[in-house]
Amino acid sequence: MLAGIALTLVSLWYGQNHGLMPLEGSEESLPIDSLFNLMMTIGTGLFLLVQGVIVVAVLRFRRRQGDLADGPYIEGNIPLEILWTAIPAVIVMILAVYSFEVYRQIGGLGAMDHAMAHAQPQPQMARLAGAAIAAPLAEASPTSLADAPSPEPVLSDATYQLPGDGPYEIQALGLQYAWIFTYPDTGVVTGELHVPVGREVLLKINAQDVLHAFWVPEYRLKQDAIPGRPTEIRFTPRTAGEYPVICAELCGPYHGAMKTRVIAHSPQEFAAWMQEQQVASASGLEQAIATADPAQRSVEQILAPHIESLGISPEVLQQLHPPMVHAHAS
Ligand SMILES: [Cu+2]
Repeated sequence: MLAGIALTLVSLWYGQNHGLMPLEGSEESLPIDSLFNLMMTIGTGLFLLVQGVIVVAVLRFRRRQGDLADGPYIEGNIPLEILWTAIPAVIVMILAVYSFEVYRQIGGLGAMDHAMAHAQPQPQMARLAGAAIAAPLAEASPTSLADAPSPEPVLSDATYQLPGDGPYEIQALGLQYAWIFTYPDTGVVTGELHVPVGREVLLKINAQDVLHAFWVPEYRLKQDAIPGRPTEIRFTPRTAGEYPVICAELCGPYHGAMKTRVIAHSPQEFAAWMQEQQVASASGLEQAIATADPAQRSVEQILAPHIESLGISPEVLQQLHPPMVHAHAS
């Protein structure tokens, strides 16, 4: 009786204080940890019970000196067998129902319906490459923005605001060996995932080449990235900070290096960050157009924004002119 009470108390305490889980970074991590703690409580109880019975049996029923007799012959014990079948069955049923409820609570079932209904064949890669290449050029020439025939005019002096209702949508593309995140409301592209705290994020996941998996241990969430079959995951960041994003599906020899970060900002910080990115990618887009279409522009036009940062004079540029054209044409 006393042992039973002690065992129960120890299990209950350890179930809440095992310290095995990292920080609870998302709202979804709370119900998931409750489920884990319950499993830990039950597991601790069963471990102590089984180990306790073994220890007691070994000590109490050990062979005494000079005792050559055999133990009593026991054929079976139906009530006992029913009991030790029924108890695990009940435990498994409780865990099954509870974990299904947690899965429903974090939107696991909704995500499945959603992915089916809105399956789209391929992510848009065209703009992504240009913007990614052009981003480093953006700081060199902020003035070239003025005459930009931008397909999506972005007002650099407008204050960024998160879109009104529904989850905030971000696209994630897994490729060997990186993640690329696109924010469809602004067209900004990043290698690290930036999210606002307190706002539900809908991450639409694609893979470009092979299977990958998006995993953030602090968010307790993991989702496969499958080529040709979009998946998604929903979460609400609850604490500002930086957490690792890890590829959780063996995807090639450098799979282990396929890591980045999720950076959870307060909504104000997120807006400020997004605004900075918009300015950078707006001028980056202009650079991408300039470099992507050399037939429409002279070398002088292409290089004009960079002359100063390259430290060369227009005269030197003139001398370079013929080979430069040749280099572009080939
Ligand atoms: Cu991967």
